[in-house]
Amino acid sequence: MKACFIGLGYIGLPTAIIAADNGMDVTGVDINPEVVNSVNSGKIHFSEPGLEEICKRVVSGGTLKAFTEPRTSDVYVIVVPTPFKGNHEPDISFVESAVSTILPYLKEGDLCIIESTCPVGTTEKMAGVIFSERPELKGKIYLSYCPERVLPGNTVYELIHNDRVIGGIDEMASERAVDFYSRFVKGSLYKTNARTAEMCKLTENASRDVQIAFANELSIICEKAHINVWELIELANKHPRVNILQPGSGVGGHCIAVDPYFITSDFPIESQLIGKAREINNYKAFWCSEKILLTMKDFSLREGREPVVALMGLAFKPNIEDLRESPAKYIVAKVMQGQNNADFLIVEPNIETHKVFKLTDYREAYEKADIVAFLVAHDQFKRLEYRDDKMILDFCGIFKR
Ligand code: SAJ
Repeated sequence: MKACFIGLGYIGLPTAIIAADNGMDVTGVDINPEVVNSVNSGKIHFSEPGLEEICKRVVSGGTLKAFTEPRTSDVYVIVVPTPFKGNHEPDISFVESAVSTILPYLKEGDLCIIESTCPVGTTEKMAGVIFSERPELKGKIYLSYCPERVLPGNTVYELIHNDRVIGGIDEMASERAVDFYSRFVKGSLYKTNARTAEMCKLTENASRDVQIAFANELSIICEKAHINVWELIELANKHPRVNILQPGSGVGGHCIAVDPYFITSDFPIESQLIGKAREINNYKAFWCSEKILLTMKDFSLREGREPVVALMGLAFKPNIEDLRESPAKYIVAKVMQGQNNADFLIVEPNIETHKVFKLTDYREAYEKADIVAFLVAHDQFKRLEYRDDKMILDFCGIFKR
C-alpha cells in the first residue's frame, strides 16, 4: 500500500515513520525544503524520544521518502496545522491548500484522511471541494476524519497503542480508514461519522481544559483563603468519584490552549463553560505575573533595593523543550516589561539557548535569587531543597507548601 502524508510536523512525521516501519511505501510531503532534506537524511527536526532511530531505519530501507510535492498513492493523509486567527476563529487554510495539492493525484478507489484538528463540518466541506473540482470521483473515493491523540514526548508508544476514533463521510470510508490504521495501530479503532469524530477531538481537549480551569480557579481561591491547594486537592481526590487535576501557571501548548476555541467560535452562545475555562486558564498566567510583580514591590520597599528574581521554566509543560503557547514564557515577558532595574535570572533546563532570553543554570539561579517563581514543574526543580531564606512563589507545586 502506498501512503502519502501531507505535513511532516509533530504528528505527520511520526505517523509517516511508523506507517513506513509497518510495511507501507510512504511519501512524506512538506512545503519546507529544509524539513524534506532533514527527513531524507534520516533526521527529525524536533525532539521526540525513540523516533529518530526508526526514521533512520525506514529512510535507509527506502520505505520513507520526503518531497515538497505529493506522489501518486493509494492513501493521502492530511496532517497540517490548524491555528486560530486573531479573533480566535479557526484557520483551516492549510487543510484547504493540502486538499488542493492532492486533487490532481486522486483516482478511483483512493482513501483520503484528514487528521488535523478541525472545526465540525470541515470534512464534509472538503468533500464538497473535491467533488466540485473532480465530479467524476463522486462515490468512487473514500474520505474520513481520524484525529490523533498522542502526547508529545510519548508519541512513538501512543501512536501505536492509543485507541482511535475514525469518522468516514459514509460507512465504506470508515471501513477503509479502519483497514489503513489497523496496519500500524494496536489500540482499538472505533467507527463513527466524520462530524462526531471532529467533535470528539475538540471535546477531549476542551474537557481537559475545563478540568484544569477548575484546579486553577481553586488555587486562586485557596491563596485568598490561606489554604494549601495541593493538600486540599490530594484530600478531595481521596473521594472515590473525585479526580481533580493540578493547578499550574496556566495552560499552554498547541492543542489544549487552542482547540476549545474551535467550539466557542462556532457555538458562542451554547459553549459558556468551555469559553469560561479558556478565560480562567488565560487569567491564571496573568494572575501569576501580578503575584511576582507584587512580591518584587514588597521586597524593594522592605529591603531598600531591587530583588534578584529567578523565573524557573519557559516550556509549556514539564520536562519538554516545547515553548509553543507557553504560559511561563508569557509570564516571564510580562514581568520583565518595564522592570529595567530588577535582576532577572531566566531558567529553562531543557533548552541550551533562547533567542530573546539569556538563560541561567537552575541551581545557580536558585542560589542567587531573593525571589524564586516556579512556573513549570520540571523534574530538575523538584530536586532542589526548600529554602526558608527565599521568597518562593510555587505556582506549579514543586514543594507543595
Ligand atoms: N496542565 C495543568 N495541569 C494538569 C495537566 C496539564 O496545568 O493537571 C497544563 C500543562 O502544564 C500544559 C497544558 O495543561 O500547559 C496542556 O498539557 P497536557 O499534558 O494536558 O496536554 P498536551 O497539550 O501536551 O496534549 C494534549 C493531549 N490531550 C488530552 O490529554 C485530552 C493529547 O492526548 C493530545 O493528542 C494533544 O493535546 C493534541 O495533539 O491535541
